Amino acid sequence: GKATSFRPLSENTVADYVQSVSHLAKRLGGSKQDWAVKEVGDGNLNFVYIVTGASGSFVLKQALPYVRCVGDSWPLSLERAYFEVTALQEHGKHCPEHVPEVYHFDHPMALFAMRYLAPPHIILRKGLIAGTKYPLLAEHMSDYMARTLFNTSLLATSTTEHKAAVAKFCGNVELCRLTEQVVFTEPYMIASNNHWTTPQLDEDAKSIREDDYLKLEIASLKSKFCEKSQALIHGDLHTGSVMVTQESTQVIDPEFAFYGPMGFDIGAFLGNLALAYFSQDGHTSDNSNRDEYKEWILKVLQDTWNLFKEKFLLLWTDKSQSMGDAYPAGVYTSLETHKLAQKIYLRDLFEDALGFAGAKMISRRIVGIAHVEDFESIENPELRSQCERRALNFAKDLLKTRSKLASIEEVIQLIRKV
Ligand code: ADP
Ligand code: SR1
Ligand code: MG
Ligand code: MG
Ligand code: MG
Repeated sequence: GKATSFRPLSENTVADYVQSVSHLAKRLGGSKQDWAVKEVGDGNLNFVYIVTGASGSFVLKQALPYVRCVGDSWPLSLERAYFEVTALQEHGKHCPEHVPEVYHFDHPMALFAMRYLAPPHIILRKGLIAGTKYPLLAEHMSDYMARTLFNTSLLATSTTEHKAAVAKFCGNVELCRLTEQVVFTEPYMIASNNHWTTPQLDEDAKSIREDDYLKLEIASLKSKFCEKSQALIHGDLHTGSVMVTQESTQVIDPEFAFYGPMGFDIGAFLGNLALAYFSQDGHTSDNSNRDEYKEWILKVLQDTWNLFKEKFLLLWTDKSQSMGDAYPAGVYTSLETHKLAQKIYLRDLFEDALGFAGAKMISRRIVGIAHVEDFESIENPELRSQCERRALNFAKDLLKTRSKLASIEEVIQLIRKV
């Protein structure tokens, strides 16, 4: 039978667990001794097992009651598995093409099973480091963000539905507070979690702690993150949460999901593309010329936003899709007012996205706790710090000038200038 209390699994005990859940066992085919279990978790928080059998496979992900990359000195709620499954299911309803199917959820065990994204699926961040192009990336990510964000917002739902959903996801407070701490707080003060390429970036880190203007920008973004229940956001949409092939794009790992500002997801994705861009000069040891590749990254950045905007507006304009309480049809009767409302909404969203992109880039990725492989894999500290400094300077510019940037093309000009 199913476990009724929490027990951490290991490579040695996963097969016994699977055997006790008959529909999972059936999915694999054959019997226990034929099943292969491999732990592949390379994220910061959880354990991930690939389970394969004679006729099927799946991935089993389990949360432990602490932060994996730190250890049991940093406790973290097991409930994150519940929020991850709930978000996968909700986002999967709106965008099944880009969200892996959930097969099983065991609440007390804080684990779930989902579709195994088999090779050649690879974590996007790793593909970007390797210099691989994904021709459908912007198309797919804009689709995912437009559909999940639009359909969980008041543009598509009633305030009755929305409030109930907001209340439910308020329970994911521990994960939200983790983000508040590592993105909006610690990088701007002395904190033991912070680290950076030292001594090269010592002055850069110090200047962040002494930049009052930057701190005020961060304060307003933090309040938006905590207060703006705009849509069910993924909450951790960096390039390590996307798996890709030439044909497929799959978004995993929404354990930070809650009703927050849409710009946080869009900014996470765009900001991480910018990090990938600035790290490219550190990845030419294989004698590759990355100039053309860098242009491709910028094109993805540009297309993602422009396509997102187009698709989001299409959903809004399509009457059957926009039945939400935000703009009652009886009030916004003129096409002109409707268009103006859309323009203002998208303008605000763009500014939010740029702000969060900058915040996420600075935060843990360069001077905070959780760095990214894009830079960490550059062995030479001189070279690494040069790449990181350019990313940092762009992020600071973005935070300070975002209200004056009129289009994504202007953002790209800013990237080129740094
Ligand atoms: P964490 O929450 O700890 O960051 P992730 O959900 O990001 O965990 O998963 C960690 C790693 O496990 C991913 O980087 C990926 O390599 C692998 N992984 C996760 N889900 C799948 C999946 N559905 N199919 C294949 N590999 C996966
Ligand atoms: C302890 S901070 C860990 C980070 O990894 C997760 O994926 C989130 O990005 C979080 O900020
Ligand atoms: Mg992850
Ligand atoms: Mg839909
Ligand atoms: Mg995660």
